[in-house]
Amino acid sequence: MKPRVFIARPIQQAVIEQLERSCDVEVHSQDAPMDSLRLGEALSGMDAVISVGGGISAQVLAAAPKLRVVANIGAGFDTIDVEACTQRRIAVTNTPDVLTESTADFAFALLLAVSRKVVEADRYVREGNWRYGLWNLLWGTELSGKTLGLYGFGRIGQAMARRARGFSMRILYHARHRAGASVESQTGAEYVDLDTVLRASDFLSLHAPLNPESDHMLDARKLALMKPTAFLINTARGKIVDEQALAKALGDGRLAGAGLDVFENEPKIHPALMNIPSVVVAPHIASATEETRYRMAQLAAENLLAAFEGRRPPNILNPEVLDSSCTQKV
Ligand code: 8YV
Repeated sequence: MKPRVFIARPIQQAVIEQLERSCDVEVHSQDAPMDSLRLGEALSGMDAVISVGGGISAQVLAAAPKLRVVANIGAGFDTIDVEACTQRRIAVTNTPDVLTESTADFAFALLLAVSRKVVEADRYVREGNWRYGLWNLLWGTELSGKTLGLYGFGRIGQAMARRARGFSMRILYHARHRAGASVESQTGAEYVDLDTVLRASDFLSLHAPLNPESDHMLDARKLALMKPTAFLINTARGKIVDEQALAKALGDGRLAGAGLDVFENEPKIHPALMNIPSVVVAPHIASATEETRYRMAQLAAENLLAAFEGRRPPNILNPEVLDSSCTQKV
């Protein structure tokens, strides 16, 4: 019997068709997340799910007794209860690598947008304010010679460093694990402790996963270490930042601005952030390019098919659920 697969969003048709060759596929018709109750109901008779951005809680799992595979579209898996999946011998996979460049592109786009007031300039012109060339108009901050601090130095953090190098920036980073000497020399990034990154950065860009260590890392106390001229860029996870403390620091002029793609309680945004001109906001789209979103869907499908065909899924997060020879079907 073919495995029954639920796809939680209407993803690319070519990927759906690829899965249909060997699976019975049901696709959620709306491009909107389902709440736990509805997702649990949808998964009740399913062998696998292609989730989009996680949302696989213990409550969902409890309603899905047949589930064997969770193939998530997305690199982050903070909203997937991987431990509960492992206990139930459910394989969990994600889609790293394929979104590295697009996410770093967007983080850098936010960095340029805030440093050169791109969104403010657009608003200024559209609102009919441009009548003649003022000398003192929308002056920004240049990047050359400035310090970019990176919190997290995995694939996306490193891709960000490579971009910054092309803009003649100095690069400092702090991460759980120090990178190897070859990565440091290729990217030009220097490892320092967290407080040094915060104190020295003109731009601080977050590239760490959300976990107990990073949760609210940037709180009022840490924000107070930053230069009042510094900008924060966040394309990682909103919960790494205490959004209330960030809004206060920006409102009080203790931080110059922020480029934010992620928020503590998406899609809600702290209202004070919306009224600060030096804040640029985006709806969690850092990985959203045609190319990347296709590769993400394809990779999730590949992970799922590998699991059912007795191959090791390329991005297995809990390999302990696999048979050691990896020839046993999950
Ligand atoms: C979203 C992301 O997951 O990969 C991640 O961790 O945050 C994003 O790529 C993507 O929008 C799918 O929901």
